[in-house]
Order: sequence, then C-alpha cells, then structure tokens
Amino acid sequence: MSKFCPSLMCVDFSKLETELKQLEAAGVDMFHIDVMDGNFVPNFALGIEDIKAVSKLTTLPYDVHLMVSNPTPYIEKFAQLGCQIIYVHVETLIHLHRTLKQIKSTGVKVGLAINPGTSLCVLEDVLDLIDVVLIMSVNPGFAGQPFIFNSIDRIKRLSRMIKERQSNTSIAIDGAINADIIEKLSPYVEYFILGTAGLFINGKPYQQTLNELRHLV
Ligand code: S6P
Ligand code: MG
Repeated sequence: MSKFCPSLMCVDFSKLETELKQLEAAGVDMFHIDVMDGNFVPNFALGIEDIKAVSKLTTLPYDVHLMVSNPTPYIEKFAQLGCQIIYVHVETLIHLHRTLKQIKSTGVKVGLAINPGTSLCVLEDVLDLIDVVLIMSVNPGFAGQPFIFNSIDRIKRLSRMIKERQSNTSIAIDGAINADIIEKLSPYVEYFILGTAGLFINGKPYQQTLNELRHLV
C-alpha cells in the first residue's frame, strides 16, 4: 500500500506544531524533510535544528532528502536525528558505493535520489544496496514546479529493473504529485511525496484531501 509523505517545506513553519498535528490527524504516513545548501540546488531549505524540532513534535517517522553538494561527511549526523530514510543524490557522489554502504552502517534506510535528467543506468550496479530510489519528477530546489512527464516512464522502467533483478528496493516519487499521478503510479510507488500540487491546497482541509487520495491507491 502506498504511503503519503507531506513535504514539510510546504507547511507554515510559524505554526509547525499545529500543522504536524493536523497532518497526523488527517492520516499521513510519514514526513519528508528537504535539506538544501544553496549550492547543489539554487535554494535553501530545512536544516538540522528544524529536524530536531520536528522530532520533538511527532511520533510519525520522517525521511531526510539531502540536496547538498557534499553529503558524505554529514551522514552520521543526520542518522542521529532519528530519521527513517536518508536520501542522497546520485549526482553528488563520487564514491556512490561507499556512501550507500556508509548510510547502511548507521542502521537508517538507504535512499538514493535521482534527478529527471540523470540516466537510470547509474542504479543498475548498486540496486541491491538501496532500500528506496527517489525519482525526482521536478528538478530539485523548489516547490510548485510543473510535473515532468517522462517521470511516469522512468518509474515503469525502474520498476522493471527492480523485478528483473529480484531486488527488494522500493520506489518513491517527489515533485508536483497530484491525484492523477497517484492514480497512475500507485501500483509502482511506495512513497508519494506531497507538496503544493497534491496536499497543500489553499483552503482545503488536509483530512478531506487525504481521504480522496486514499481511495486512489
Ligand atoms: C523539491 C523538493 C520537494 C518539494 C516538493 C513540493 O526540490 O525536494 O520535496 O518540497 O516537490 O511539492 P510540489 O507539489 O510543490 O512540487
Ligand atoms: Mg524532496
């Protein structure tokens, strides 16, 4: 069954506690925390202190999506913050195999994120080391961008690769996810990251949106 994971970059941080409680009450499965360094992506987002605050305010699991140029020296630090999955970007890694093993050694689930323009071939030789592949369906850096449509084909190709290799790797997708996309991709995707396209919709209660989305998976 697919899981719904709101991107906390899209909540009103001045009301963080209320937002988290409302999302929990609406039945979300886990939280998605975007970390950006203004270098790998042209923006800044949440950081270590924000993650500590979230961890004190929820009992739900959360992942960390590291959109930073040099994630490797910080893996242990992020793992200690209690996240369930750490996603690093394949585009940032010189020693891909080593960094994936490093995440594994912390006991946190190994996540590998891949940009829309990066070939899926880079996953072939490390698939067995990855718990979750995060397909980016927008170029990382901002909420509110349009969905990149060949992401649907990429998800299907990745799903075939996983089956052919008899791997247990799961698939996540992040960027402009709405009801339409969820309906099309729920047979393949375990984690849907939700932002402004699918959940943070002006004036619409989270509970109502989540109820509608649950019927699609
Ligand atoms: C983007 C980031 C995402 C966004 C999410 C927002 O760089 O990794 O997690 O927060 O894409 O969703 P939406 O529906 O506004 O694109
Ligand atoms: Mg993200």
